[in-house]
Amino acid sequence: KNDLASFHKEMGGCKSCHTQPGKVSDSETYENQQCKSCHGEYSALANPKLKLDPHASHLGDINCTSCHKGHEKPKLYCNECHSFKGLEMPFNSAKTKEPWDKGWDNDAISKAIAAGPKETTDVIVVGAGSAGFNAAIAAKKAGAQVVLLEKGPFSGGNSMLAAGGYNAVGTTQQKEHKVDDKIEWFVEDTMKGGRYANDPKLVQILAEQSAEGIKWLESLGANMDDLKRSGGARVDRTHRPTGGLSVGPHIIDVLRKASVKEGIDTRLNSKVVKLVVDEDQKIVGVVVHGKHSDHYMIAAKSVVLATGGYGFNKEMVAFYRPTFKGMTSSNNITSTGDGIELAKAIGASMTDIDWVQAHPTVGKDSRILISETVRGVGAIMVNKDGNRFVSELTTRDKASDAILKQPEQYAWLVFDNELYKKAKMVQGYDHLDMLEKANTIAELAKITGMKDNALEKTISNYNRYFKQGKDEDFAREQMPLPLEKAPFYAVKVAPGIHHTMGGVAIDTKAEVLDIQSKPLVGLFAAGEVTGGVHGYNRLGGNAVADTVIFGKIAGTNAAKHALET
Ligand code: MEZ
Repeated sequence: KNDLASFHKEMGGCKSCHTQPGKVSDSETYENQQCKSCHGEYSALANPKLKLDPHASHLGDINCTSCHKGHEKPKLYCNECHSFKGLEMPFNSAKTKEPWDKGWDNDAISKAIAAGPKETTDVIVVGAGSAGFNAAIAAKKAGAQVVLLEKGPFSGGNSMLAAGGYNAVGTTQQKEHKVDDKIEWFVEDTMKGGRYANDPKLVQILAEQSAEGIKWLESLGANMDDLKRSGGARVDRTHRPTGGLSVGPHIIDVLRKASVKEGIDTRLNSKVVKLVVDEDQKIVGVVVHGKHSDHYMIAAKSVVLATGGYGFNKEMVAFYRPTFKGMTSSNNITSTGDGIELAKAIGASMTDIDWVQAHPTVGKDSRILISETVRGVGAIMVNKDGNRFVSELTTRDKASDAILKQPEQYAWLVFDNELYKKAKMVQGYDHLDMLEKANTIAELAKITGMKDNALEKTISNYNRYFKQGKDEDFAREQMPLPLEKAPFYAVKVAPGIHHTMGGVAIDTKAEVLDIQSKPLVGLFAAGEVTGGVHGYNRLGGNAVADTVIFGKIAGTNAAKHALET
């Protein structure tokens, strides 16, 4: 057999990878330690001569076995979102196995419940993205025993892909940059962006606790020192790491390390398939389907759902938002709405479940988000002919609608070398070969197939508006840079599913509500699995804030409930 296991068997037998064959933990921890003890850390494995090396990616320090499978064909995880060619993996001719987590097995679930819990803890957190990590760390700091369950082969969820930043008001960073902001403005901007469908009580918490959330992340080791403006915000309140690095990979790295330091029992490859309740509908635990441990029950008085949205579940999108059926998605493949199904099965109520956000600038025919930051720091957006058609800083729903009304339903983001040098993430898109580049605007227009002179005229007008401080065409509120310095760049974009605003209904304590708006005792939720915070449209930078703030609230209250009842 031409697989990794057979190769190692010839060298040192099964013991080169396992303690005992057949005894593998769901997280494959021992096996991964073995990989690294022979092959070294990723930093040593990354080959600087390769243009793209998966060992040095935004996924960070993840399990080797996420991609290298012992007994089956390896899987280049990167290609779930990208389409990298020519990255051959060893043992590629091994056989592919059926996925271990295919479908629900009601029989196995019933048996696990009937067998009773295999273990007991205080708080179970479902989903190890930002909301889940924050909930788990907060619960642990509040004195609870915590098990954090993640269905994927590595943690990070959709948060790991967050590019833009975290919206906060009243931070030291805003003071240092002399940004005048108010909690009321944050609330007003968020409500206006959400078309006033948001739950005002949740929005108030988001704004009031936003600065504290930044301090919390900093206390865990994050750097959130860079500030910029996101669409729909009246001032610069989007915080992100220095140098304009993407926020998601950074905070996930920080949260992973913090959870290890807190001693949180994090289990990968562990999918929660059932929330278990007693005859009074109180939470008493969950059934887990583990990759190696099969179905088993863990008892706990509190469960926090932090499973993210359903933006990668094609059937759910088609059902709830038929007009977006078949649209590409910027989401991680783990965003399949599991928490919504789990909560619905025990009578949870849903808020705005059919509201799905299309992000206006996903790389055309790809799944790669071109962050709003690119417009925030100065790019303009033009249609296929080279004409601007909307304020680049408008909210996402309006920008997406405007693109979908353009010929062929796509647009170009255009910027110059000054912006390229300033925004590190743009260099990342270049690395991924997503940019068109030219020494003159006329040449860029030719390469991209725009109409004669249209782009030159658009840019000369824009540079005049920049100088006079007033956009006469679309009243863009902020023009940080002119487009003057060659080379010039363009990236082709179109709307893609980015965020599902709706989800389980929660109250201000992050308790999940039933259809009579009463808390389902012991069930809490945070992040994209919930509805209410963002109304019908989420503002850029509010998702990461939501995951941190409501993750902390959910974790703290889950611990309190478990320890006090
Ligand atoms: O909050 C977001 O989704 C965001 C800022 C995305 C982006 O365009 O970078």
